[in-house]
Amino acid sequence: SVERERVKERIAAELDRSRRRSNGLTLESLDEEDLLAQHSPLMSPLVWDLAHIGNYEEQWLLRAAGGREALRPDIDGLYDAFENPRADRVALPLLRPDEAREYNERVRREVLDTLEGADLSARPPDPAGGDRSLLDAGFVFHMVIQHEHMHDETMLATHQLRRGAPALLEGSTEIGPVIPPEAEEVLVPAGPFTLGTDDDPWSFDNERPARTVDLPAYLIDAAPVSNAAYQAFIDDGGYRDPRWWSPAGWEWRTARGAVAPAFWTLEAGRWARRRFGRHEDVPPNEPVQHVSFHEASAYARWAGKRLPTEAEWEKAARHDPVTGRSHRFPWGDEEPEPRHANLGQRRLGPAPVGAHPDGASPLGVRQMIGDVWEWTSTTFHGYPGFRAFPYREYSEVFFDEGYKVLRGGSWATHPTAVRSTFRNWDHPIRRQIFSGFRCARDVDRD
Ligand code: AVJ
Ligand code: FE
Repeated sequence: SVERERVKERIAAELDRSRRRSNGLTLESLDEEDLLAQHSPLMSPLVWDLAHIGNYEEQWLLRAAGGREALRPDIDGLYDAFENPRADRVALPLLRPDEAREYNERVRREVLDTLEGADLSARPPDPAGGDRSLLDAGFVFHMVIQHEHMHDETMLATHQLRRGAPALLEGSTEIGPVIPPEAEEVLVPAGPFTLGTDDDPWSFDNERPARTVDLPAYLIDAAPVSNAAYQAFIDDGGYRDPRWWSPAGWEWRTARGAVAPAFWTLEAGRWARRRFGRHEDVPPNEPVQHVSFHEASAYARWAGKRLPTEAEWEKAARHDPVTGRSHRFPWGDEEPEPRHANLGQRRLGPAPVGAHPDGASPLGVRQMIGDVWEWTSTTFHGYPGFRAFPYREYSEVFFDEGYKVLRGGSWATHPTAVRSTFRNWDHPIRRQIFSGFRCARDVDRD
């Protein structure tokens, strides 16, 4: 059908786009030694991510969906993320950069061949996950494209941790109109909304099934917390006052000796930061990034607020109070354009607070997609009726109390790898990711 051809064309274009991005972050920007090095115990050598991307593609698109013979079954173990913790990967007999590139290209040639003959059924995925198939609505191709972009974002975090001369170009400085929100907070009226999805052809298992959630009224920040606002918390002694921190947060802060977000340094009374090898003043107007869940929670308490739950975040991001509908994005159902949100590594950082007024949600909440991942107060679990698909290791094995949900994507997230239902997760101590937050609070009842 015409529709199926259109889906295939889109898949071929997105496969090409993600590969060009991966190559730009590895082969084009760094020499062999840098690619093989371990820049932080938190991260893999970049060449591991590169061949892991190809190996994942081989396993899912060639073997599982395409029914083809394995090209390199001998390397599966090396690139299995569960067999090898990140800190150990540097010691493995990894493919060299040129071997990784050749392998990835070989896989890709065969993938394009299988795509041509693939039967992408037009049947929408079964919400309950019962008789889903890998090819339903192009699912497994969408999964592999998003997987590559997620690793590209991870590679950007590695680049940020890396010491030495800048390797990445700054990108676009064009940000469009900056119009700060009219009020600091937005009131989200009480009532039900649709959380999650049954039929989004790019959705992962953990975004399903959809359900109706009825929330009491609450207030949510109209924009992410800025560096200037966060600095007021630092200046007020926030990092020295256990009143603002949870017991686990205080323990982390003390053991880590944290006094500010990651990559910040105090110089002659002014905060500076390192950003992709560049040294610069901290811009007051930008959303704060590289904060842990514990830092975000401490700030919120200091400000007399709290973090939003993920349901509160999602309602503010996609509920239209006029129609009662939940949209795919804050601005509606159209695909993200540069005017809506700062996504896809167009620049190497968040846009200032007030950018992208065209990306506001129907309630007027701003910058929910792109700029910085936003910590929520919710522990990562499956929704009621969750069914793992197509493998437990994508998300189900992380449903264990140790992870907090982040929403909305960052400037480093590709537009195909985020929507208002997308759920990311990480340990509450992590801050090498592009993480920030906004606050919420209950409506006073007096
Ligand atoms: C969804 C970003 C938490 O990077 O650990 C990559 C994505 N899954 N390879 C991760 C993922 C398999 C995942 N996150
Ligand atoms: Fe992976």
